Amino acid sequence: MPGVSSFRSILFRAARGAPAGLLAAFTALAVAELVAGLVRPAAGPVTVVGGALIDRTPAAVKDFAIRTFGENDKAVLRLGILAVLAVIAVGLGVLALSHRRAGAAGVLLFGVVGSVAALSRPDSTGIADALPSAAGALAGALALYVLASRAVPVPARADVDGGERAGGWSRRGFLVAAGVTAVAAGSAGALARFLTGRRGRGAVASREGLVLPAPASPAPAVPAGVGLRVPGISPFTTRNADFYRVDTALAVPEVDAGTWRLRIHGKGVDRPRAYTLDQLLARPLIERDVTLTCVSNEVGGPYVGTARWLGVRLADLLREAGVRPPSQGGEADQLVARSVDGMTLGSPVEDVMDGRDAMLAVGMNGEPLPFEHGYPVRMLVPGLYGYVSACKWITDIELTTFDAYDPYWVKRGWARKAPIKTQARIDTPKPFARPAAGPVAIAGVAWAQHRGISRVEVRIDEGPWQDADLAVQDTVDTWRQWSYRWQATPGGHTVTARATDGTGAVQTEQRARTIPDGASGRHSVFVTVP
Ligand SMILES: Nc1nc2c(c(=O)[nH]1)N[C@H]1C(S)=C(S)[C@@H](COP(=O)(O)O)O[C@H]1N2
Ligand SMILES: [Mo]
Repeated sequence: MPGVSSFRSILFRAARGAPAGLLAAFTALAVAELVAGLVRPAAGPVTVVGGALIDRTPAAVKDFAIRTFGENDKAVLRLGILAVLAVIAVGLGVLALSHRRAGAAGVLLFGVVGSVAALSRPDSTGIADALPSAAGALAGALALYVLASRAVPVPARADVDGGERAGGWSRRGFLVAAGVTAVAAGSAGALARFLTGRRGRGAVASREGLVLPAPASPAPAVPAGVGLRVPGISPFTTRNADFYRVDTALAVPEVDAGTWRLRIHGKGVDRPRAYTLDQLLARPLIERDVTLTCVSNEVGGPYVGTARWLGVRLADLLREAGVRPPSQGGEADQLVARSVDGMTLGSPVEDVMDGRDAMLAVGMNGEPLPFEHGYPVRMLVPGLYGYVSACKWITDIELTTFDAYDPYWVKRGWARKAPIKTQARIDTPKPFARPAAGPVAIAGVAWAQHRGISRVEVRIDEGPWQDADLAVQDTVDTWRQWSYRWQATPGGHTVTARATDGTGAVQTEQRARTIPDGASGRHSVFVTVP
């Protein structure tokens, strides 16, 4: 019965091919991570392929990913890559049963993809970065070749008594080979974890051992009354654990502060220099409350937060290096900050040196910067969106011009210059809330960094704009809480808020998308009063 036997043979192929392919893929990844643990953890295949995908993702898709998956976007990407690999691995496994060499060659092809991706990463440190993917692919190809050769049918043969013994599959041979492969790959994976963990521990120890000096210029005491007592309103200071995180780093860089350096060089730098962390910490430090905002924040969105930052005044370092702002005849109008993972961000030199508290921050809310927020040092320029100012894991500052160089996001269609737009956000009530009729507290935060907030107004449906109560302003660089007591009446209502900045400019009602220079329009929420 050829029909039955070919059906069974298909089942057999899947039953052998799938585990063979998956085991080979597992072996490849484990060996690659092991070699990456020895060479450079950031050169691991999933990290470099993921990074290359992030860099090539169109802005619209990236926006969608951030909107849909929020801060889990990177975990989703990792899982997606692994899922795609698994499907391909099963395919290669089945192929290898009949074409061993072709299957193995397929695995090698992925090694090429990984190696090319590794070498194309902006933080690539040279040809050694190709090793993890190459070694992993070799191991994976070998594993697939061996497993496939153990999974072929034993031909039918004549028995001594003259009968015929049916052909079959040597289950044992395959299981033994599979078991050996699984144990070997599992051990490689465990060793890889150990090695990467040990590297990370150096960075963790350097952070735990860091004692932040007291600021020479402490933040002015936060005035009483910056915080309103309204349930559901964003606290004035955002806890580090709650602070939003936006970056392209698939693996958070864990920098050992002992080996960290910051270079300052470029156009108009008469005295190029490199600083160690200790040299920066020995300087007079400033401490400031600053609200940071992401250009990808939708109207009403979560990518904004306020922290108390401790750091070195950036303009002082630049002046010591001989840099002058363009308004004083300086040649460089763009400061390009580069991170250890190759990210580049460009800020106007004029803004950095105009007297605002632009800084190289080492502390966040009383502790060394968390790894996710840029340990050991990040840049901050009050008033500018993060992507043009807030370089985390910074290691290099180059003075150049806007004509001469486009940093990472500008190459991808975002604006060269991006001051933060004035926004009021309604924190409470939440969209589609069902507050009881009677007094309802409408409250939130408003920001227009470096201009300050002078007024917030609230409107119910198409009614008149009504002044909200403003909390005390800390500084022009921080957000300001506001609240409005509404006498809610039964029915569906749209609540809208708008802010006025310190120059008297009212927040525009013109809706704009986040790309290229930040969302605009007014935040509103719809509620139903039963
Ligand atoms: N090295 C590096 N720095 C970076 C980024 C990045 O992707 N890589 N993202 C920037 C963006 S877009 C923003 S909004 C801020 C966010 O800082 P946070 O994650 O500490 O909130 O960091 C900026 N600095
Ligand atoms: Mo951002």
